[in-house]
Amino acid sequence: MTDKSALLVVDIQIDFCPGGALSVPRGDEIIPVLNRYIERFHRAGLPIFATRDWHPAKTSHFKAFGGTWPVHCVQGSEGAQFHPGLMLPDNAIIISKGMDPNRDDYSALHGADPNGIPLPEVLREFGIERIFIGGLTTDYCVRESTLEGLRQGFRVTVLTDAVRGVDLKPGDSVRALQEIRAAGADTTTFETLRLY
Ligand code: VGL
Ligand code: ZN
Repeated sequence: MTDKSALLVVDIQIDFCPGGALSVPRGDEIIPVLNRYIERFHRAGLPIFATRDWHPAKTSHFKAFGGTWPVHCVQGSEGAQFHPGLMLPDNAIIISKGMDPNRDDYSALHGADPNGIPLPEVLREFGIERIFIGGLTTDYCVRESTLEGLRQGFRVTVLTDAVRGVDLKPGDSVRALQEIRAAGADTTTFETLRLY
């Protein structure tokens, strides 16, 4: 049990919080919880990645162009900013995702750092073997990033007290958690957190 760990904080952006363009019910409730995880990882000297949904103005992800969602998290817009309550350390690494105008892509593993280096490469450079994932949304980005992380050979732990879902269909988030467990992900809450 010596796998090196990283924290992945997913999409804590104004548009996903109450009052935002694609607000997730009670999405802001997890921010104080995530701040505790962030502090814990930071003090342990472990890297912290913060993803942002970062869409071009025209993308097939949006209803207006054939997709599912209202316009949200457009690159450079106010709604795409991190929620002001999120306390990221200065050395947190920002990962942008969802930039392809022709693809509905939720996985943070398809995102890239400010130098354009894909997240999986950055993780491997850090020697990361286990990713702890919390944030928004349980049924899309958290789900897909977890499944993709497992496929790429990382171990993944989902922070169940620090995720919230959209639930377009009732029960989507519950099903997403069942699915990621069946795929081999671990789950934890802050009280039972064990860093490897
Ligand atoms: C997401 C809905 C729309 C996500 C992104 O990152 O979970 N969900 N765009
Ligand atoms: Zn999006």
